[in-house]
Amino acid sequence: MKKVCVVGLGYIGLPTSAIFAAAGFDVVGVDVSETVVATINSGNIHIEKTGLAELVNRVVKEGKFRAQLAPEEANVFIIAVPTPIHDDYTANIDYVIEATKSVAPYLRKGNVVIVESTIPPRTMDDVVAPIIREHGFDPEQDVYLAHCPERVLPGRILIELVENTRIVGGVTKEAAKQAADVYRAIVKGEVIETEAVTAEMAKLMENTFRDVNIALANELVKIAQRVGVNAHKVIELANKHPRVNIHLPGPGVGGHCLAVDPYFIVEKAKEESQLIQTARRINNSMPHFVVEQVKRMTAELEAPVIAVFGLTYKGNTDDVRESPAIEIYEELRRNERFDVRAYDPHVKPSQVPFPLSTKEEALDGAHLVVVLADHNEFKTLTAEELASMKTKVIFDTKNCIGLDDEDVTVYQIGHLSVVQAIQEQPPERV
Ligand code: SAJ
Repeated sequence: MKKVCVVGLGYIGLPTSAIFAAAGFDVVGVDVSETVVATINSGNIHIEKTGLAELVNRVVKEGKFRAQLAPEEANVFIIAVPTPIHDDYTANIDYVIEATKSVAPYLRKGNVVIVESTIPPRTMDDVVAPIIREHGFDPEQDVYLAHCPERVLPGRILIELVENTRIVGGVTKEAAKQAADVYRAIVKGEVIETEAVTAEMAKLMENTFRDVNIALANELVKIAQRVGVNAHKVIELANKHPRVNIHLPGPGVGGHCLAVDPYFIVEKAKEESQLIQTARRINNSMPHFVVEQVKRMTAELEAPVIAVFGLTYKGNTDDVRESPAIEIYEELRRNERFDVRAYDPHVKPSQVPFPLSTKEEALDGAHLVVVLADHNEFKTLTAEELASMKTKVIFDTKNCIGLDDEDVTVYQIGHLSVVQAIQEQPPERV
């Protein structure tokens, strides 16, 4: 049976290792963190993912998977390290370069080297292949180099790793075939062979497609406010057309993928990527737009108390990476008029650089709840839960609040033209 060496035991590398091990491969996982290595070898995991702990525990106990600090000889090397972004919005591929250099001394002729990390177009041909050449191998003949981007949705990783279609881009045709055969052992979905640069671009365009379409929805929110129409209703009706799929507006785009990957295209084709850059600007403008609406709603109050509900970049996760909610919280906090409290049932205090409140603390005497993540806990909020608020008003930026109660006013982000400034003493109902 083939031996696989996976470099980087994070959100993608760890589940990928476990799945190869469960399929019968002998898997060695490599990570720079001693804690990560020790945790895995004791049969535990350092990240929270549904079903992953049990799977890792089983394959470690069966002796099919072990972790260590350095690579060793194997048939297949899979690089799954992060590609963060520099301050100037260019990709930081240092970890990919380091990982490639770290496996190079262990390579033998006929090995397969796969990069799963998201990378700018041409990285396989212009960066990875030359490193392999420097170590004495002909990347066109001796070893098989391929890019096989991960495409799994956080929250569904174990399912999507097996069921999604995989794109395998080879530096040569034979490399694509050899790398594709590796995935065919674990993937139920289709495995498609192509060139490396096509695979690199396809991955980036998937996330860019989402980002551009979300920007269109977010722009619609601003237009809707200007012309006085409910953007959500417009989207619902327009999407009845069989070829229209307007995405959902919100407080901005977060996470480590959609908010980052489009820049990997921009850095390689600045002049030509005008629409992509505009979309990024629109999505980046949404946190400030949300804060401006909060100011509008609270304009008549002397000392507005605001409860921020949800800090993650999307609902039902604990992931706060690139989260627009954090940006909104911090911009609100900088405004001395506001007393801002943050509450998120999924986030631990250690994850954020500011104090968190309990739900009760956040709501006590508050004038406004700003909902920034569509957690299930918020979808089912009741008027009783809001009883301690001073004025019962919700600003729902995720269009997720199901509450329909005459004592509670809910403003949706797509329906802002109806916003009335909150009054300290709400007028008596007649
Ligand atoms: N969002 C909206 N409106 C929408 C959809 C999403 O505002 O209509 C926002 C979310 O609130 C969130 C952000 O966009 O802030 C991204 O969320 P997401 O759930 O759409 O995607 P990610 O970033 O969690 O995962 C994406 C996925 N890519 C695609 O769906 C094309 C996933 O399959 C990729 O593997 C992942 O990026 C990645 O690692 O690249």
